[in-house]
Amino acid sequence: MSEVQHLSSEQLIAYEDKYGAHNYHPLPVVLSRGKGVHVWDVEGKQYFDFLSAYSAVNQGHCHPRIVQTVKDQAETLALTSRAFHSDKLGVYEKYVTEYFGFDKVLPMNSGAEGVETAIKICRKWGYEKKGIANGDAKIIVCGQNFHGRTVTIISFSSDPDAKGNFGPYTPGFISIPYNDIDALDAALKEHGSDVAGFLVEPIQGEAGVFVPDSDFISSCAALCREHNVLFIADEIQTGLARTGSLLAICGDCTCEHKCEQQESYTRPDILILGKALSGGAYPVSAVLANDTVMEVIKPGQHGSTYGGNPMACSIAITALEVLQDEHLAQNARDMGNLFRERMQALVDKYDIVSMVRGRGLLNAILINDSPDSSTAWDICVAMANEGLLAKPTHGNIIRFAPPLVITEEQIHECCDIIEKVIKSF
Ligand code: IF1
Repeated sequence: MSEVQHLSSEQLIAYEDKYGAHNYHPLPVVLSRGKGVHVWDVEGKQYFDFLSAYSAVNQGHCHPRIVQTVKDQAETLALTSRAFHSDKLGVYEKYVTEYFGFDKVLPMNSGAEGVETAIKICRKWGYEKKGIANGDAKIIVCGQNFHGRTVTIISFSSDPDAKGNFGPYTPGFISIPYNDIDALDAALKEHGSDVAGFLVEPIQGEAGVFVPDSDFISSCAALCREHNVLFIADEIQTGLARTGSLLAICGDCTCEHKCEQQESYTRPDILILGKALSGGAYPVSAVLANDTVMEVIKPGQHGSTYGGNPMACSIAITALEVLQDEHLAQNARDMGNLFRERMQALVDKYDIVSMVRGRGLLNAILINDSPDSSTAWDICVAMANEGLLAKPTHGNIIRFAPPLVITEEQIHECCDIIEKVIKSF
């Protein structure tokens, strides 16, 4: 490993280019250290991280409490498999189910595995509880979705890059436009008796931080109830304080955990969590549901070698404690309002930015140029030079999602950087 410490950014990028599959196109920045809202490259340059590993690092890089938990658990017991019990699994399952108000949890690792798990539970429920004829179960999804990269999940993607030439695809999905309650109503009227579930992101991240109408999610949930269809929320990216509430489906509810007003928000039948469930320290995902749904899964029918391992359980408890103890939902709400206010001023002042949208600290600006132009990319490269990291999506949208521990002073400093760069374009 000693050789590695002397390699420059340029050399390390060349290594990735030569030895790694070319399945990404990252900004030309090579990071080697992180702390809170900051990351540093191998030359020692400091940056504000406005991506937060796609919202996995909500608690900030290398959070001391999470790091301590990693260390303690790593030198105690890392993995048992589910062939045996561990002293951490039951404690975590009690903690996470009480935290979100569900009867049961099924622990997995990656977000895509969480989504696959939800799909399997949903289909099985459809056959065994709803009485759908074997093989006929349908799940309704939304256009422009992003739920992960397994063959089944990309089978219902509308992104040609994510989907192209990976077929044959898994059948059984019906796609409707996002934020179109009439389309859901029509699909349910047409296929309702064969529909087992409706899978949706409360805010579409990859689509460019697309926030639906305020009653869309609750109206979807009501329609699902009416048609005996499971309402499945993918909160892998939106969840865990990112949008200014514990979950994006909580809307304006400011409860930070163990919500006392669960009836007043749209409780999904299946909730999928990932990313920030570990604060970025470990791949941890979870599928939460009540007994009537979760009981369809019996021994041998689903699982994973690493799912629910002692590292994951201990880290997830600490990551959830940090959200609550540091009031990160409240901070995301306040800092998000401030951030959008500052960005709106840019929209008013400079033609190159046409719009700001988002909730809490999941925001995006729209660059006033064609998605095929390199303008948004060039702006991100210029911002990186000024010490702020963000990534364009869909060609002309720039997503801004800093760790939720960011302070008011830092928000202003970052908005100054963004303004300086925007002004130069
Ligand atoms: C990549 C996007 C973000 C997700 C939702 C499931 C998953 C994701 C709502 C799967 C993952 C990541 C994956 C990452 C890029 C990133 C992403 F731009 F592609 F859409 F965050 F915005 N559901 N999203 O957002 O979770 O299996 O990755 O743990 O490079 O693919 P995973």
